[in-house]
Amino acid sequence: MRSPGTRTALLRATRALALAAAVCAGSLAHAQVKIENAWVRGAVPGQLTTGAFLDVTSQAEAKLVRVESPVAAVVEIHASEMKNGLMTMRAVPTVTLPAGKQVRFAPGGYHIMLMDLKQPVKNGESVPLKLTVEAADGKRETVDVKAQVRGVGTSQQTHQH
Ligand SMILES: [Cu+2]
Repeated sequence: MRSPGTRTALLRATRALALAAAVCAGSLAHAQVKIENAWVRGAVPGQLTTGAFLDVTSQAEAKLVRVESPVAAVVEIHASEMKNGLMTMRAVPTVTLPAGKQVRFAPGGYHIMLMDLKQPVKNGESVPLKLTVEAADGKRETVDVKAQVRGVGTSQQTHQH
């Protein structure tokens, strides 16, 4: 048997959920971030890291603050740069997305590093990625994208952080 108190709490929770749903629908309708050409480099069994690449265009000034994927335990945003003739990469906390300008995440530049892979990433499959973008006013929005897997097994890239 439920006490009247429990019922009130339940009712309150239901209302909160409805409100949350409404807020989510609202932010979806105002989604201002476009993702194109998302792909992930295939990883052979036993390979622990691979890269994800895509093009991001935000209508308003924003920054990419977080990327998640169910295939990797750790996901980092990396920047590649040439140092003394060597390609090195380092993790960066955020990437600025200037208003209306396409920012490319591509081999040799910014990329998304999928680390501690939980499963092989096979050609022809797609990998879900969830990007969190923070607007100038601090509001966060998530964008889900499916990245196509291709280009298996090209040289085991050395990782120098
Ligand atoms: Cu990297």
